[in-house]
Formats: sequence, structure tokens, C-alpha cells
Amino acid sequence: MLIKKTLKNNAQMGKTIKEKIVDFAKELGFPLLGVAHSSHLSELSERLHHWIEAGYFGDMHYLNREARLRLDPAYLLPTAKSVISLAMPYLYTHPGSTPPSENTLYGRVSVYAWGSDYHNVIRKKLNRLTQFIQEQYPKKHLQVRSFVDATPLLERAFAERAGLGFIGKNTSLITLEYGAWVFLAELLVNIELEPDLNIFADCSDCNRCVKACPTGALLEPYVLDARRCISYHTIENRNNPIPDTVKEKMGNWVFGCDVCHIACPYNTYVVKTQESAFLPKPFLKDGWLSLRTILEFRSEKEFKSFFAGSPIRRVGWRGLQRNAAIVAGNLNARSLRPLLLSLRRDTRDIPMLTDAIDYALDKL
Ligand code: B12
Ligand code: SF4
Ligand code: SF4
Repeated sequence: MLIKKTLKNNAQMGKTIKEKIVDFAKELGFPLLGVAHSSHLSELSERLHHWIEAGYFGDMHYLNREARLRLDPAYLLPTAKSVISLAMPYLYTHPGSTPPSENTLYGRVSVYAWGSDYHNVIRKKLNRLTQFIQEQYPKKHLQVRSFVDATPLLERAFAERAGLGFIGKNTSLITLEYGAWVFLAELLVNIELEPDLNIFADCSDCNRCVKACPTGALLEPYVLDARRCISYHTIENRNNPIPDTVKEKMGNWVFGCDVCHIACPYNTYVVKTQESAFLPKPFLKDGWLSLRTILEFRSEKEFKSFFAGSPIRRVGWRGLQRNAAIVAGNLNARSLRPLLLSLRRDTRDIPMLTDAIDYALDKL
């Protein structure tokens, strides 16, 4: 044990602080770490403002309110000099297109939501990484702020600048090792670390994701209209009916959507995740969720305890039932008709749900 520790310490000697940070991040489960200068993303300013002006954010009003902030880390940490960008892979196995059994009616769940909520998993690791970095600068007044997802910062653009990958036409950050099956996180620090170079790769003349998107939400390469996106409606649009133009195109997606991921050739031959927290929860059969289970939840409490620790909780009890009702209609799930009728009686005062159930009953 002592010998192992001494060897490790010797190996660490002579390494730069950045190399030590990279090594420690790897131990924590972030195989990719890059550094970007924290200056304003002025090259994307026009794009972002056009996106906002066009209203592509739907009901995600925070994107509108915080648009300026997303380009400039100085809003989050005025003394910031570097952005440390991190990626954690989450693909456990490639999603199959057919449900695990013909006897049960299933809805499909996006791979990112198969395991534990990444916000919780990553936040803990970011805290440990922050502490490690602080230990490297005992004499300096180090300022560090860590972020994952719920951040007014264009995470993908900074990841690209930090050399983790490139932005694809589906707007995802694509890495060469793990494809786009990665979560992103950042540390802002008030120290200058050596920035990394951009990687040399792009989509070239491929256009598969744009063609594959069922709803045409990718209006053109690099432009996603969230108001048309299945992922947006099944996760973020929690209180409103799903537009008629999206319902049928949802197919069997009950939470999230991976169509523009699955279409991408960079996402096929990839290294899988080593993070056990992202293994599928027991109630998910290879990423499929029983529609009956969803429709039978009788209370918010029951829903919340069933999905404890899962990102699926985000859409809420009634939101998930709304999605499941639409999928039941799309799958022509006649055996669920009695359940849908009884749910319709109990939820007359929830327009988004009655709208979805009426859609389904109409189809059955
Ligand atoms: C809002 C949001 C959504 C919305 C809107 C998505 C969108 N494309 O804007 C919805 C709900 C639809 C969504 C869906 C998903 N999301 Co989301 N989402 C976010 C969030 C919170 C903000 C994104 C944002 O600011 N959007 C505003 C637009 C304008 O910014 P943008 O997406 O960065 O896109 C612009 C830039 O990329 C810019 N650009 C940057 N560089 C370059 C370079 C070139 C050459 C060009 C031309 C353009 C360009 O042009 C784009 C268009 O304006 C981020 C976390 C964060 N803080 O960044 C996570 C995040 C982007 N989501 C993530 C994930 C995993 C997903 C899903 C895969 C989940 C799922 N399977 O259902 C899907 C993917 C759908 C897709 N194709 O993007 C990950 C992405 C990881 C990755 N590898 O890219 C993030 C980073 C969360 C995280 N911390 O891991 N998401
Ligand atoms: S997540 Fe689905 S609906 Fe949204 S852009 Fe990608 S393929 Fe289209
Ligand atoms: S499918 Fe093709 S165009 Fe779309 S992100 Fe992947 S490589 Fe780029």
C-alpha cells in the first residue's frame, strides 16, 4: 500500500499543475478535460441573439433573460481567467429500437436519463476537484466556481473552445472518443492555465441528423427550434399541452429524444461509460418504461418515490402521464383504453392531460 502510494507520488512529481488536475479529473471519472480562455464568446453573439429574437427558446424564459450572461464567464466570476471544461461519458449501451418484450407496452427514454440524475453525480465530483485544485495553490487566494447544466453559460461552446470536441449540426458537442454521449461541466478559476487547442474535426458534408429529426426541429444546421423539439416538449414543457404537430411525431418517446444522436456516425463506435451511477435504473428495461406503470401512478408522492434520484422526475407526475397517453395513442395501445378513460375522469381540470388523453382515445 505504502509502496503504491510512494510510486504514485513520484510519478506526480515533475508534472505541471494542469497535468495533475487532468490526472485527478480522470480518477474522478472525467476522462476529458480542456482549458479555454475565459474571454467573451463574441464570435457567437450574433447567432445567439438571432436564436433568442426568433423565440426558439419556447417557454424556457431563463434562456432569454440570461442571454448576455451565457456568452461571458465574467458575469459568473468577475476575476475568471480560465474555463476548465469537463466531459463525463454516459452511454452504457447503445439504445435498441425495439422494446424488450411484445407483451408490455413501453415508452422510450433518452439514454441520458437511464441512470441517476447527472446533476447530483457530477456536482459531488466537481466539489472534490475544486478542493484538489485549491490544494495545488496553498499560497494563492484562489477563486473557483463550478457549474453543471443549470448555468447561464454556453457550456457546449466553451467545451469546443477548450478542445473537448466540436459542435455538430444537431448543436451537440461531439467528442472523438465518446461521441456526443457526454455530459458537460465547468470550473471557472482566477488563474491562467495553459489553454488547449481546438480539435480538427467537423460534420463535413454529413446532414444525417437534420434529415432524421422527426419534427424538423433542426431548422437548418446548428439551429434548433425548441418549440418543435420532442426533447423539449417531453422534458421541459411541463404544464402545457403538446402541440398537435409534435404529438404524432413523438412516436414512442416518453421522456427525451435521441433521434439526432442515434443518426450521427460519430456516436456509433464510442467508448462506453465507466460510471456505475449511469447504469439503467431497475425500472427501465434497456431504456424502456412501461406505459401502464406511468398511467397508474395515483399521486405525486408515489411518482416521486418511484423515480427517486432519476432525472425523469423533472417532467412531473402529470407531465409524464401526458407523454405516456400520447405514446399510447401512437402505439395504438387498445389494452390501455380503460385506464385512459378512468384517468380522463379523474383529471378533467388538467387541460394538458385531457388534451393528450383525447388524442389517444381518438386514435384507439
Ligand atoms: C436549454 C437546453 C436544452 C433545450 C434546447 C437545446 C438547444 N440545442 O439549445 C432542449 C430541452 C431541447 C435540450 C435538449 C437536449 N439536451 Co440540453 N441543454 C440545454 C441547456 C440548459 C442550455 C443550452 C442553450 O444555451 N441553448 C441555447 C442555444 C442558442 O445554445 P446552444 O445549444 O449552445 O447552441 C448554439 C451554439 O452551439 C452555437 N454554436 C456554438 N459553436 C458553434 C460553432 C459553429 C461552427 C456553429 C455554426 C455554431 C456554433 O450555435 C447554436 C445555435 O445558436 C444546456 C446546458 C448549458 N448551460 O449550456 C443543456 C445541454 C446542452 N443539454 C444536453 C443534453 C445531453 C441534451 C439532450 C441530448 C437530452 C436528450 N436526449 O433529450 C438533448 C439534445 C438535443 C439537441 N440536439 O440539442 C447537454 C449536451 C451535451 C453535449 N454533448 O452536447 C448540455 C450541455 C447539458 C450538460 N451539462 O451536459 N437541451
Ligand atoms: S432531440 Fe429529437 S426532436 Fe429534438 S432536434 Fe434532436 S431529433 Fe429533433
Ligand atoms: S449526424 Fe452528421 S451532420 Fe449531424 S452532428 Fe453528426 S456528423 Fe454532424
